[in-house]
Amino acid sequence: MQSSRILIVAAAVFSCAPGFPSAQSFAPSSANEVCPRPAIGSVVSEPEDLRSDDGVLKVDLTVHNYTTSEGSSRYCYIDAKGNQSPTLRVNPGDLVILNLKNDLVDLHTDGAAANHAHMHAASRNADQPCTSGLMTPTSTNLHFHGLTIPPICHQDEALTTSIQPGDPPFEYRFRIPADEPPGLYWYHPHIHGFGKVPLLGGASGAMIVEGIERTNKALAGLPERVLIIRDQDLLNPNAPPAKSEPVVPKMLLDRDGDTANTGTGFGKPAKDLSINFVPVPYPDYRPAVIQIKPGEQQLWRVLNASAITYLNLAVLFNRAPQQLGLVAIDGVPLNESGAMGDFVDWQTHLGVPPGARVEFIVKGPPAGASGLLVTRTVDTGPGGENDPNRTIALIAPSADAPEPRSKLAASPDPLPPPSLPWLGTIAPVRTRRLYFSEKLLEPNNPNTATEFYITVEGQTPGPFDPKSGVPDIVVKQGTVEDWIIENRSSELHAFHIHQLHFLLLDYLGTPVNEPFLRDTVNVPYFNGRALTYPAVRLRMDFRDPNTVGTFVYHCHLLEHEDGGMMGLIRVEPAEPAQPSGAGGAQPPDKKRSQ
Ligand SMILES: [Cu+2]
Repeated sequence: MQSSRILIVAAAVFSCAPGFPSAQSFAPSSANEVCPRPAIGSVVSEPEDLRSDDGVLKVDLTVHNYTTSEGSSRYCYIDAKGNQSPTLRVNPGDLVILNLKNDLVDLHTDGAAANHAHMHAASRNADQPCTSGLMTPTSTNLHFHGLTIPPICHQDEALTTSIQPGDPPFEYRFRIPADEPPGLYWYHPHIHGFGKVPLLGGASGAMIVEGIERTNKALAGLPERVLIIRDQDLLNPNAPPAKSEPVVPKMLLDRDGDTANTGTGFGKPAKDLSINFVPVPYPDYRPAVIQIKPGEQQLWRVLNASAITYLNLAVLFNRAPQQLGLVAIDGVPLNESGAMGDFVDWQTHLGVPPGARVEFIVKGPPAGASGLLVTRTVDTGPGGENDPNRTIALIAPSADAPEPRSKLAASPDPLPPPSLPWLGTIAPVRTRRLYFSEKLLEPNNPNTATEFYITVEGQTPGPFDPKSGVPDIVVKQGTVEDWIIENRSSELHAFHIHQLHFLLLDYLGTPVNEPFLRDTVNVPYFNGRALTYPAVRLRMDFRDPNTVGTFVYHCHLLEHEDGGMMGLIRVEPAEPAQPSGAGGAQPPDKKRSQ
């Protein structure tokens, strides 16, 4: 199928030089660590599942942080029983009551965030976590990535909601929409200017809207496994690449201070990866271990919770790429349009931008074979980070491998079709053009900081200003719009919008008209020579009343988001004369397009 080809974002080179286990040592976490992490080479265990009971999921989470003995910033969510980053499992229609306690301390991290002067004392009001808008390294909140729930305080409001250390637990209370597509979602903090450090430190967890087996007969009865791939600062930043790798050009730094793309598929990565917190560090990439029964089919639900790292996943048996049966992207089943039946999209590799999810059927290797979960290199452009080929996990077949904790229902009732007509059949009320761009603070001095912009065509590029409150885009609930997102910079970006999913209509000028929806999509880099900028065309769905309110769209590479690559949208109620809950007059948008 044509649409699936676009998942391939990378140069298709994977030469097998995974760099197998070395004698590298790693200090295991001490027993009294708040956020203990498994040692390198560990068996991949599953996050704890918290399931709703009688239509309600009650969760107490505390966010902690500290500096590890290796000097990196570590973050975690701990629930009332001490579980780290539990998976929140809910059914459509369930009520979620999540109390979040902030136990953060200032780790004195610098970086892009230091450029942001968001700490304005006038707005400091710890009694008003809904409106303080305070953005400091110890402020926190939660964004429920992918859910179509309202952008209002105590639900999914990430602009002004800010919880400080010492505040009483802050209550999130929202209902999972009855028509939320079943699949993999996630939670993470969303304080503007301070997004990257917590995510690199591990502040993220999965959320599952149950019932994916009701959308596709191929899933009935399959064991399911949640795999969260995160990135983190390099454990061995000064080590030379493994001897098994080809020699690459001298490593350069990009504008964010990360290892720049070598264009070879090799060399030092910008960040290390972990899988369910098992680190897989450069330079040896000693893999984590996934145990599975020989030949067993499972549903793997993979979240790329990286701050900046793109994934291009493949499974190899005896070094040969295997077929992966893609059934959902970004929490939305592939047959969401109702036109695809029990469609499974068989692929040999799956591109996953930061923030995105893929859910696919995978088969355990035959007894005696060895399997590998790898990420192939991603071409992030001359201005992008280095995301080289690397091993993530060894897939070890064994007859006595433990079964995953959860199994999909064997004979589920089919899910009723979506209540709204398919997005692809709705005429857009307008087309807008937005573009990603980057600018050096001093254009002639490559050593100065970079500002990152996402701009509506016709407006003046500038970094996101959280204090302005003036939306860049105003739309009406009940409508759909087409947005063309261009990339005028020399690196890959990942467009994401809160509160809704969109339909990918065109990718680089080629119609794809996917039969499913996404909430995050790659926009490839501009090579400086093409006559037009690379672009995607998206159909944006503002029909759901839950989209009413003010929220953001941004690049999901958190360095770019922290650096200003974010915009503000206000969705107005369909009918006029509905005073906003926030009170007061609403500012006009900067400039109405078309
Ligand atoms: Cu970006």
